[in-house]
Amino acid sequence: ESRYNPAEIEEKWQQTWLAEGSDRTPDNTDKPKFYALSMFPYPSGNLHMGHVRNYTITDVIARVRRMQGYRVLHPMGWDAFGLPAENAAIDRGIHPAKWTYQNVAQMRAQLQRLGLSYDWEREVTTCSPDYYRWTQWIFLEFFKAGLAYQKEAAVNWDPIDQTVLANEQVDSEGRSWRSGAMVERRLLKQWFLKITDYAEQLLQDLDQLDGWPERVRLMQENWIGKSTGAEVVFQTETGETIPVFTTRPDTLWGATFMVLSPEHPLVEKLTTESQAEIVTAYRTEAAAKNEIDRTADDREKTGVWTGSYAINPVNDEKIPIWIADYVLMGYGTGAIMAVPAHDQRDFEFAKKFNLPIKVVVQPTNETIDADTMTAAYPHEGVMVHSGPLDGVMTGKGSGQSVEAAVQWLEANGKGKGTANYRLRDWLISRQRYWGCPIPVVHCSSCGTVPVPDAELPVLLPENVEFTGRGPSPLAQLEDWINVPCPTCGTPARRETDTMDTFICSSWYFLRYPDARNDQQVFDPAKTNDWMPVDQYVGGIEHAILHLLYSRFFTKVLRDRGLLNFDEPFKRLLTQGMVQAAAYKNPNTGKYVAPSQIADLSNPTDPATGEPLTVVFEKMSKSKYNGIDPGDVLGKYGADTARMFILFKAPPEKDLEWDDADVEGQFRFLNRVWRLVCEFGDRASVQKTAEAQALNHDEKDLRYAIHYAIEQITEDLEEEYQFNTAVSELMKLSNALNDATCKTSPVYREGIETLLKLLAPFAPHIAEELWQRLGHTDSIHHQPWCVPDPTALVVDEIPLVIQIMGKTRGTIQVPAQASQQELETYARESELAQRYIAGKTIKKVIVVPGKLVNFVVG
Ligand code: ANZ
Ligand code: ZN
Repeated sequence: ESRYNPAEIEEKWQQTWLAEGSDRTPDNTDKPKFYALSMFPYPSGNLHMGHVRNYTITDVIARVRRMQGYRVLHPMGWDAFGLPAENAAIDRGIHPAKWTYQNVAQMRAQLQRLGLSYDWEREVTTCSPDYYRWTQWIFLEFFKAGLAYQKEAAVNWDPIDQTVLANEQVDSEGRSWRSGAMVERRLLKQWFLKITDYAEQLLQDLDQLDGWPERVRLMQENWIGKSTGAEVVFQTETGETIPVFTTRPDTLWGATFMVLSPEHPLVEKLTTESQAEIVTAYRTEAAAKNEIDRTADDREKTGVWTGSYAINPVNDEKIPIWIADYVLMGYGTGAIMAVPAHDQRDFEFAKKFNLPIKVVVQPTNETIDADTMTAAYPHEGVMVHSGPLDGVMTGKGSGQSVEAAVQWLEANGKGKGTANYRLRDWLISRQRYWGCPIPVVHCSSCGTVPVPDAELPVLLPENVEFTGRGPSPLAQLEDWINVPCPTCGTPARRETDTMDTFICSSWYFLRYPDARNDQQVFDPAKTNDWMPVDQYVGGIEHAILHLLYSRFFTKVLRDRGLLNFDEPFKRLLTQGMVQAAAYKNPNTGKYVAPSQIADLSNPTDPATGEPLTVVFEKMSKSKYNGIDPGDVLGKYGADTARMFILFKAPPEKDLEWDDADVEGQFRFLNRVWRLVCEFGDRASVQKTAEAQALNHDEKDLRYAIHYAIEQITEDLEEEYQFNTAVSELMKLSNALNDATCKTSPVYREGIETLLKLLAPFAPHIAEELWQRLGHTDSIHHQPWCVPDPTALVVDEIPLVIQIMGKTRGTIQVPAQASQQELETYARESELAQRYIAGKTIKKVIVVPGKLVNFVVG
């Protein structure tokens, strides 16, 4: 008898499947489609457990759906542009392309070791010209639609290396990763995508995503951050117009001053001569600060008066115009009406600079007074001193004051109801080499000119030096930069910025349906056929940006006539983290590597002798608790690793690594191996079962088989309860092991069912055993099992017979018997006849499904 040896069978089947193309995407369209997608990885060089979990989950789904008769698209690719490759070039002198492709090769091999059923013929690599040619094409679609534009924005500037840094290259103290210099802020002309044009749709269409976790929808909603209110138009004494955005137009009668952002374009005009000096100084100071500092709630308010006044449109009062850094140019209109009685920031500002405070909302249970209040009153109440609004209730529930104020503004031509979004336009330009070149040329007479389609892709030049100093490597390549203008032919210059890598990943799922197309970004017929993705699986860390950008791209390409759907991802599963035990010194907060600990059952710090606490945390190098998937695969094989991961926790929950449970799954697969091998030796077993002729044991086993089918099928519906499905597999295997009818055809049915149900989870062992049973076709091409309802009927149940409340025994009765029938069965039973003989029945109590009690006398 043979032993279960995963090393032998797994590689064999991986090669066979690859050679036979058994995971290739079918192109017939008579079957329903299913698009199963994992978020593609960054090719960092090594697969970690988080990847293994993510891809195993999607693989099981893909395999089950294939067996269930869907045509399945299950592709894989590489999110291959980005900073680490360029850092490797600077640190180690290896070209980013070389580093990236080496990593891709290594990680592809690791993925193949896991038995993941990808259609490798559709692999996409975002740094490859045959892919980024279309990223550039899409960029130009945005450009033509007016959705890509340039404006000045702040970048991180390293004054020593004279280079722009990505946020990830700046540490928490604001220093450069390389030179250690304090990073400065500099304004550069940069590219943006106008995602704000789609803010409302991105918000509204969240309603369509009922297959997404509520938490993720909420995160997107908050990120978009819609506020409703009004735009109110103020005039200055000198006749300038300053619109403000407010969520509380009802408090307009309490506006006692205005505040402009220091960057507001009217500041210069409004500043009087006597204020000029301090205004200029204040603006310089504000420019050096970042947004987070400027808007921190606990910061003391600062600001200066411009010397000018505006007129409050509701009562013609003169109110002073200030500038302050807590007002941001990037939100609303960059100017506010300040209502110190009801807005805390304005209150602090008014207190500090002695500006008037006017109460216009009175709470119903007390009276507040401008002179004595110590904080703004932002809650509900009744409007006062507010002309037409007097007496109107304000507040979230029944309040009507905001609507009334908007009506008044619109009727009097002083403003209008409007909404504002926190969402900003997407800054996509990077002053780096390893990214997709932005395909435009700057001409002094024609302006910004798109590179003509026939000249795409704009290739990344390869002969580049990586020093980490000076302008981006591309900006140093004069030969590459200088080109004739595509429109007028005069000398012009290429754009040297590359795109944010989030762009490359905002459309890759649209490419898989037609990944090798070299004439088009994709054939819309193919992409529309496969999209939307039926099940997307990935990490919660992408809950906001990647998903929002992908949704945005989908809508823009739809509006360009390429797509016929609104949302790219029908269902989303965000898998939990993979955690493992880490040893932490509670006093120092430091982690200790297990290899440094003498006794793991009683861990102490080798440096201090203090006891260590065991905590489960996300696997990471810094906590010394990472487990290399390669080690687990080497020791137990891919099937065990997959089974453990699926069994240990529901997919969206965190998973705690546990060697004993890994071992447990390995033992389970060994049991399956023995069970099937032993059965295979009994060649005489017939193939078909005659249901009517089954004996009691056979009926029991058939019940167990079909119960498992029913439960596992249900677990694999939309909720994906893989952990309970694996438990059911284990129960079925036990039932088979304990069965006494091992030569019955029912037993064969059980063994084959077990293998088919196991196939999506542990694809190699299932295939091997399937074929050892004499089948010549792949188990992965078998139809999924369907539960037989007749097998699930428990046909007889025990009925307790009582006489005067005393149990005298049980009889077997048909499970579906009615109350009347139960009484008849009981009366006629030998048991009852014996005890009732000679007496009269006064009363019969029937408890359906349980007992019949005779009262006799
Ligand atoms: C007057 C007022 C009275 C306000 C009141 C609030 C309470 P959200 O909800 O975040 O949208 N604001 C508007 N533009 C701003 C900017 N560029 N920088 C800083 N603050 C700005 O907040 C909208 C409120 O934030 C607006 O409503 C405005 O203050 C302020 F009792 O206007 B409010
Ligand atoms: Zn030109």
